[in-house]
Amino acid sequence: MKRRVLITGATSGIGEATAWAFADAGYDLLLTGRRSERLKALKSELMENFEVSVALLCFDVRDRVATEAALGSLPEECRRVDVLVNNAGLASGLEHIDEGDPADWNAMIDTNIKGLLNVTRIISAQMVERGSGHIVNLGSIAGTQPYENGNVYCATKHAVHGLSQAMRIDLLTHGVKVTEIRPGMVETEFSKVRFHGDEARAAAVYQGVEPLTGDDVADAILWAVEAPDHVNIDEIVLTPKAQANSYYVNRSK
Ligand code: NDP
Ligand code: 8X3
Repeated sequence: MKRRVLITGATSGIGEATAWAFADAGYDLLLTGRRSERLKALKSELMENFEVSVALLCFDVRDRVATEAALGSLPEECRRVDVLVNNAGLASGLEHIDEGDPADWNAMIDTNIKGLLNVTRIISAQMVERGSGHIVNLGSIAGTQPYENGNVYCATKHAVHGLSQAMRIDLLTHGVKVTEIRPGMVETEFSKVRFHGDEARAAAVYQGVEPLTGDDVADAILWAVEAPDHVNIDEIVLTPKAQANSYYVNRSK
């Protein structure tokens, strides 16, 4: 039987690249996001290229009721999730704490922490009942290295770091593996979203640097998931060659 991966936030960036990587590896896919047109377009492209089944669920992970309804609406044959990739997330704004916009803070806390929990609550229960499964959380180097102006985004990724370790403990005796993927700079729509659509400001983030791509991160996720059953990859930290950590970037390119 083919294994099925549920990827949240598959409409762009790392999530979309992960959908391609897992389809190429022969997994059936359950893809989510809020932009339904993008989900539909991705499904047709994947089905043109691979012999896999692709199911789509369009919902906002911040909405617990909508999340439960969407995941509960799946037909029986699509309900088994072997791998959950908790990828949906965002940064919103980049200001000192005294100047931050509480609307941005809510968006990040509600998506990156509560959204991850909304999905995990449902899927982890199924995995526990079955006695197998693998949950992959998208953390960040920001989850251990807070940087100036990153305050609330970094706090949400600290939460993902803590939750990943806690989940690994709680799920230990249930045969469910937990991996945290912690990238540095990846060029996706991340900075465009962080700067509320300001393309020039987003482009400046990657100036003089060759950043990671969504495919680089997808490769790491797939590698962790494809490890032998008795092996748990606890976390992977990956940065561009030009980035030492959150504070040191070599912009000489
Ligand atoms: P993108 O902006 O390209 O992708 C974000 C994805 O999350 C989109 O598919 C978006 O879908 C989805 N999403 C956002 N909010 C919601 C929501 N409320 N409900 C459902 N889906 C949502 O960014 P990345 O691919 O870079 O980010 C993916 C993850 O990787 C995030 O968790 C991010 O924090 C993390 N990360 C990113 C890094 C980077 O430098 N880019 C580095 C380290 C970690 P839609 O808008 O259609 O809902
Ligand atoms: C995204 C990478 O360094 O902008 O998590 O926080 S960073």
